[in-house]
Amino acid sequence: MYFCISKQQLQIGIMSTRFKRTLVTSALPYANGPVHIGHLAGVYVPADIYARYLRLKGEETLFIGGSDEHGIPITLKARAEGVSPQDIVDRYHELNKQSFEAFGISFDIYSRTTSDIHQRVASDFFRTLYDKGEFTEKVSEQYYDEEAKQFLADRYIVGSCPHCGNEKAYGDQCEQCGTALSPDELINPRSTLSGSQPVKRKTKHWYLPLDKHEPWLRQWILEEHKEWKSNVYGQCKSWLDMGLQPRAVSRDLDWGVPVPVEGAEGKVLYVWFDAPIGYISNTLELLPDKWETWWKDEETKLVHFIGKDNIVFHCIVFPAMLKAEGSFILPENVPANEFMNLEGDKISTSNNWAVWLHEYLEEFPGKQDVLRYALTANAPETKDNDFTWKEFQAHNNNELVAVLGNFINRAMVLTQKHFNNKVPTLGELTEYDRETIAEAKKVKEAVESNLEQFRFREAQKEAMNLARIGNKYLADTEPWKTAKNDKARTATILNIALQITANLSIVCEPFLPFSTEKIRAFLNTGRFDWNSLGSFQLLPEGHELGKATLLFEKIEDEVIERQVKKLHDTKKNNQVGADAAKAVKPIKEVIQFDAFEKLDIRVGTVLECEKVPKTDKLLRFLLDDGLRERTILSGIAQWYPNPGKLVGKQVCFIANLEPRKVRGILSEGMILSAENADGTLALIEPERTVLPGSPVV
Ligand code: B3M
Ligand code: ZN
Repeated sequence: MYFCISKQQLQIGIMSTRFKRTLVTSALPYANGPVHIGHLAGVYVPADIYARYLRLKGEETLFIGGSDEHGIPITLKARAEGVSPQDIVDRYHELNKQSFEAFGISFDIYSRTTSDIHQRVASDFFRTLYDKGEFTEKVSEQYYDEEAKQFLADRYIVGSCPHCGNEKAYGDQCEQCGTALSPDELINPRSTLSGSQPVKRKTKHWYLPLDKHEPWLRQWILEEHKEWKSNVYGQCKSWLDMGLQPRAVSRDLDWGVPVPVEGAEGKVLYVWFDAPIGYISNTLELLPDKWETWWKDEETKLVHFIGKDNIVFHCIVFPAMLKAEGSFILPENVPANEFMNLEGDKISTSNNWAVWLHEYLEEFPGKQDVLRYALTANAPETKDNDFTWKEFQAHNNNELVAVLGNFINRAMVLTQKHFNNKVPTLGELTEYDRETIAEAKKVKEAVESNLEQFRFREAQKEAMNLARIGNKYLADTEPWKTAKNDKARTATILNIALQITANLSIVCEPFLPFSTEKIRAFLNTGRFDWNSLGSFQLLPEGHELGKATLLFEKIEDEVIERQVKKLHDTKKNNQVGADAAKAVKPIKEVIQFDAFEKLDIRVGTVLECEKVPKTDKLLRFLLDDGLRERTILSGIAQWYPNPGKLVGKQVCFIANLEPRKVRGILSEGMILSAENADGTLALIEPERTVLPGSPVV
């Protein structure tokens, strides 16, 4: 017989000797909204499991997180709310930091890209590359808003989509037909800042010539990192096969890290240039004297946890930046995940189709581990997956409660009942005991090898397997029966069950950090290290146990139904709200009171009202304005198909607007209407009848 060692095992073996420490980073989420289960499932829970596992093993580990606080989505959100970008990022940085903390995401630091340190580090990084001649410069024509006096990011330009005709397509994408666009493709482009037609202006930008980096990137990824997850490797390969192009690393914008070069006033670093540098600046903020060991020593293993939409930036762009700088290490692995959908639909912030972490924490207090568990059990590791509340309930009720909780509870309660809550003596072992112990000892390696290959759902399954082994052992040995006539046998069974419980407190720790803390309290022990996993001497005989409470509780159908309903309800409400919000125009610039006073708005009584012949939109009103009869034309015919019915009503009109001839009829003023979200118009009437000619004040 001979042993067959797979290539992957060989690589793991080699890796564990080459590296002395591991630097774990997780994508810096944009601080323009709260984080949701998709973030947790795809990035933060796996990164946390990995970091906790390494620490438990006693390996030197650093886990870096933080907020990405630059970029267009943040400036757009700020504009929409009429606040500053800083207000937005202050709000969400705090909220998200707290959510992560509450879920036990064990960052060593969670800082932000608006920090002074980051601004300096990112700026210096750019300057180094600039001085080394690693950028190319190019002048190109970009859209410029002459009224707002600024260049327009793609998202700030709207126009008609050349593919589907949607009049509100953005300069980077049409949200109606999903086509990626460039601003030049838009028909009749307009600036969202002022509504004016933008003009083309020349502007200079700096580019990272990725084409120049392509040869070594091909070798490094395609040849030297064949072990990367196939979704990551595949995406890199297709980027490389398409051929890399130079990428602009600066933008004309006033929110970001200023480009530290003379003549670059009004320009900032492109958000995807400064954001990954955030990993470096956050390390430096935490360890001002030792950060370089983590970023520049070949014995550091750098691992980036991200979602699939960030692959190109972490596998191609950022490595090219690091290589161009020259003194940094490159990532050893980028275990990107696919997406987590929710109840069959893509998670969408704008449609409020999400489970927000801060809301979950309010509605399921103390149940962070349940969500961690359910998300890992269904992690989108190789394909997009779907989170459903029903499955969440099933994971809780059928696994955490019925398997893990039930086993530990039985071991604890029986020990309390029959052995005065002290670890009983291990007697002679049966063949079956030995088999059970041997099975239990295998769990360590199974969990480890999965974790080291970033297969978290398999790893968690293997960890839970230990609880299944324990449950089966109790069911087969029936200590509640032996207790009646064989105390020594019962003692052996419960000793084994308690040792399994102690092992569970180790093996489940990376996945369920809150519950394992409880298990340790039940057992009245401190934390065991990972390497003692598999030992059956964790709890000495006679050791006094703590008090056991319920580890997990059943989640009832009503609770789940309420969540599903809430999801559907908020989506509906939000859609109405979102449409209205889009239609609400920004407030015009401030005017002085005398400008308002110049307008003479009055009430008139409708004497006659009819459609102007041969027009679609125009109604001719004859009003009693208190002094005389006056004619006014108004473009509201569409919404008043029976204009005769308006006779006798009172309307508001501007009395001192310069008269204008339309279709041969002199219109003396303007009738006021309110414009609805959908563009429909409604006349404005005084709430009570007033004397014709009464001014509106
Ligand atoms: N903020 C995109 C995202 O949140 C971006 C990640 C930056 S990682 C350096 O998905
Ligand atoms: Zn379209």
